Amino acid sequence: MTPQQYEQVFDALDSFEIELPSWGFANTGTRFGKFIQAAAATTIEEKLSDASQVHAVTGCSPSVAVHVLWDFPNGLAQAPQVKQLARRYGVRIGSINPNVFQDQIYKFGSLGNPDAEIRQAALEHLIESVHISQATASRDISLWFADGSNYPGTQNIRKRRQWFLEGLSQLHQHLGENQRLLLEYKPFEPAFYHTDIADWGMALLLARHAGPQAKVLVDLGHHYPSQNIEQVVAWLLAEGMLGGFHFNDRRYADDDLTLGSIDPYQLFRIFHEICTWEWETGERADIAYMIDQSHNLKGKIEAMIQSVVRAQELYVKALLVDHEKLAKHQQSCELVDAEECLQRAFYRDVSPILEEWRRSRRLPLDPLQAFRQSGYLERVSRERAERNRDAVTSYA
Ligand code: AFD
Ligand code: MN
Ligand code: MN
Repeated sequence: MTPQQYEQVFDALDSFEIELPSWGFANTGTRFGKFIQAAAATTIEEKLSDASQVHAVTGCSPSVAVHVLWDFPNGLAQAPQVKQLARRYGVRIGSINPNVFQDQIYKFGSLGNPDAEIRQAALEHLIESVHISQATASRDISLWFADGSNYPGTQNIRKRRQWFLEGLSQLHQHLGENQRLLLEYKPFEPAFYHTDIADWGMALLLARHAGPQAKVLVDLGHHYPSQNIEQVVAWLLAEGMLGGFHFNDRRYADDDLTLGSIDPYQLFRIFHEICTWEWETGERADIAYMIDQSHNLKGKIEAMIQSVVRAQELYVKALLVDHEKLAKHQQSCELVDAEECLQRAFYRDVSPILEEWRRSRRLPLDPLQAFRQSGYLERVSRERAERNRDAVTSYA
């Protein structure tokens, strides 16, 4: 690599930030139960403290996404204190995630509920979430709706679409100048027959209708197993509608496994679409990256460090694709040469480049080892064991 290439990669790494989800540090589980961890965070302060450990060793995770009901049980009143707490731990509050999927009133949906009063209650929660985002100086409000139905014929799909159009455009009017609504889609779960915002096309149409500050959020776990996600990314980039990503990996469904643990080549191809778009346009893509994983069995902080480091590696590999050369092979339909050009970058060992970047930014060369040697995990395991033991008894 030439010194100029090093500089380009280092500049790109300097602006490559991956937000951490507060909920990724807490005890989570499946519908079959939870395996409680002694070190799991049980308060927003502990979540912010754990997130600051990941940022300290990786240098690229300065913001933490929060969940309104789980992290602000008392709502807006708590926002200044949470913002202050984040600052104390050297991180900042990132995207605000409303919760219109847990309360009993949402059994048949939130903005898509046939009962106008429930739709209004959901809208009020979403508007409060926008107010919280303004109190925490957050740019993004990340919207995921569990709305849908479980059996054919039980709901009117077109009426529910209309209620989402109305609710989202009303919500959009409450945004501050530089804020964004990031609209996430998901084909199924928890709804098992239809989900109201099931794919990128529905999210795109709803976001377009809501207003100019609404974009689409792509969660890697929210696609059918055979779906070509990088093709979705290419279209959304071309439409100027790609607002953000939730990173995870899965063998079957949603955010079960850590980023890159099953299919690293897929995320490399996604980063390649973004890097190609940046090369062709000469602009930096304005995309909010976030880890959205449920760390059931792995240690929460270690799993998060693993995921962030893997994302950095795959991003650097995508930065190393020779776009000029690839474009020529594509134009002439030289299939093997084009594929070799792409795969050579994917199979390149980029750890020396990352180590050089870390050394020059005074970061630990091996983030996971640095965390393990810090003694943080042993300390918080002792401090939090009691509270997590209660969680076991209260859960039993
Ligand atoms: C669940 C949903 C969705 C959402 C996340 C945080 O499937 O991905 O972004 O919870 O609310 O994973
Ligand atoms: Mn998600
Ligand atoms: Mn998900």
